[in-house]
Amino acid sequence: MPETILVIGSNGQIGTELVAELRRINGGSNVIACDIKEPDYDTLNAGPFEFSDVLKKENLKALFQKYRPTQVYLLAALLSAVGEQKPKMAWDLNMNGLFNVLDLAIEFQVKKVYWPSSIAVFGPHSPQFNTPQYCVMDPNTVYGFSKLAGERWCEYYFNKYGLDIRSIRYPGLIGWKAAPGGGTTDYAVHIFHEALQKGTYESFLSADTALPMMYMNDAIRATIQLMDAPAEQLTIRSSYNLGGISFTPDTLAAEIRKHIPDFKISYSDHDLRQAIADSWPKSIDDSQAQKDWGWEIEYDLAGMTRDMLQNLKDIKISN
Ligand code: AKB
Repeated sequence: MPETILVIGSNGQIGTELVAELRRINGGSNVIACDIKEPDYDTLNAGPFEFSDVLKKENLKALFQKYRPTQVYLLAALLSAVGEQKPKMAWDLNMNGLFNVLDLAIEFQVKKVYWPSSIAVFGPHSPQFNTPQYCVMDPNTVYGFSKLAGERWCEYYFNKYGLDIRSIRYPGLIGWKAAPGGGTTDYAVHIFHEALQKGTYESFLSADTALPMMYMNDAIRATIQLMDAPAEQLTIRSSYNLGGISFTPDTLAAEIRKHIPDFKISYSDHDLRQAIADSWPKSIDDSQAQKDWGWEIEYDLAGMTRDMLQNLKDIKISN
């Protein structure tokens, strides 16, 4: 029996790539993309698309009734930087969107649910290097504590109602197919576009701000690998740490310079995102993901930089 997969929040940075990959694996008509905005041409034409707002439960319920999904991915969320500008809205979307999906998943007996968490669940008193799965967690952004509360609810729904929900704490994600949506790690995507277009980039994070990052190909592979893992192998039902590659704006600029020797980076002062970045881990211990579902990273800094620049050049030529 093929899976019927509903992806809520399908038009964002992760959704755009995840929907394409799920459709490649499961067939276009078995993956229903849904968002509050119209998707790009490829997503719209490769399978079903529905307009839906995760906060409008009746509307969302109609989609569950229509498609009877066996798997649901909930990606709709407000990220760290935008969340600080709209704190109440971030809390509302990130929490009530999750409740709507968890409750409908139980009502419609969905087999598996995926919900992303983030390294933003850690805070200034968490260990900064090789941050473990379990430690002090005192996030100080609305995004961070909405994700931490969400993790607790996911584990609660698993323990109390037997809902098979799976989750990853993503590091900053870097991809060329879709723009990032208002996070603190977005510089690591913008830098590639501006390096190619202008040869210069002004980073809103300081030269030595190390953060855990991951190439989108690895993030999509990790997500599907976790969803495919046998349930009995999973020991974490809140959210798995995922490490990726840790680097600073300065190191990334040096790597880009290997391909664009004249590339110049400068740094802006007093950006509010700096304080958010300073409260997050610099590197992550993901040994539990390695142990439970065989996680292994593929793209290092050099591989990711090469692939990003090549793909962005290719789309520029084809446009
Ligand atoms: C953000 O910067 O807010 C996100 C994240 C790390 O979850 N990319």
